[in-house]
Amino acid sequence: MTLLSPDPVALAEGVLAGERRALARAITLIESSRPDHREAAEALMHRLLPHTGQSVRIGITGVPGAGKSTFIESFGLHVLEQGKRPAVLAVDPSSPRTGGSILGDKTRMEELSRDARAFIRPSPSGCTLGGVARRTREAMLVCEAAGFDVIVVETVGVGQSETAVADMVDMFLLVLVPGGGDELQGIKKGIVELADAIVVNKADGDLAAAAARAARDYKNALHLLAPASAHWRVPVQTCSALARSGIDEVWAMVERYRDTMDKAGALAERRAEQAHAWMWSEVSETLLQALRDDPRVDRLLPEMERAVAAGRMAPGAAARQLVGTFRLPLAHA
Ligand SMILES: Nc1nc2c(ncn2[C@@H]2O[C@H](COP(=O)(O)OP(=O)(O)OP(=O)(O)O)[C@@H](O)[C@H]2O)c(=O)[nH]1
Ligand SMILES: [Mg+2]
Repeated sequence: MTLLSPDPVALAEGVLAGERRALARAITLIESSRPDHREAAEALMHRLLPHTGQSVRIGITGVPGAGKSTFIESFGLHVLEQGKRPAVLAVDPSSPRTGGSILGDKTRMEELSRDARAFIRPSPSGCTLGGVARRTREAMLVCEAAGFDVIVVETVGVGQSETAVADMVDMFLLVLVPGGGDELQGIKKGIVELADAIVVNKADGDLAAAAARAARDYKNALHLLAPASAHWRVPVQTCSALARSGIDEVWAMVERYRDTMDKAGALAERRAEQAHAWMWSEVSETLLQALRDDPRVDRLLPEMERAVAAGRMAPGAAARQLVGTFRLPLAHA
């Protein structure tokens, strides 16, 4: 992607005016790892930041095939009916390997992606989870500045991306499906604990009764977990993303959550904690990148990696030597 002399001032104006082209270009700029682009992206974010924060940020996770993308399509269309504008982002650190999910998502969200009032952006690929998370956070803020009221972040692919998404949203929604027998279907307990609400999808046709039963089971199972927030009991709601039923209830649940948490001051608190954690993750990413870019580290690295792989050297000792090499001249500066 070539971006010739990105002008953050003009770009910020375009984004704030709600121009789609500017929005897309701003996100492309954010996704670039070229140092001059990075600098321009920071200038852009600085200009946009005062215009962010007014949206409700929702993260969506669930087992593969639970119907997350179909749900986001139905949910997004419902949001549009409420006179609000949805933006959909995806966190998919696995996309460079699997490749197919982005294409799948575009077809699952066909109606939404055709609507000019909505915005759908696939996950940036080819970087670490930390990199993907940072870009998604910034993309979220750019969307807010562009006037979107509801930001939905889908976790695509399984792995650590759930925690990364939970750490950037106001509300984390877990999408489950009826059947499977087990109470929480192999979803790691840690992920259930991150959920602010559970949606049992596919409550239609033959699955309707099973979905209601599953919802009851999940409610009971939740009683055994410590609540994540003192202000909120995690609700369980059935819906059918395909038949588009129960979606209005899910939206009502989102609004209730936002109101409750806002009044309790818990929303502002959560965002402040997230910003703090984000700063530290930026520190880690920046340091790691600087370390990787250091020519002395670069020279030493192959030997260290060989020694560690062959068991000739302890990983901890190798790490300390690499960091030590990197740190030396700083001490003299
Ligand atoms: N019966 C029924 N099928 C559904 C519903 N929602 C989704 N599906 C189907 O379930 C399958 C998976 O849907 P997706 O929306 O791609 O699920 P996903 O969770 O995004 O999947 P990944 O992104 O691959 O993890 C598709 O065949 C959908 O048509 C629903 O409410 N009812
Ligand atoms: Mg999907």
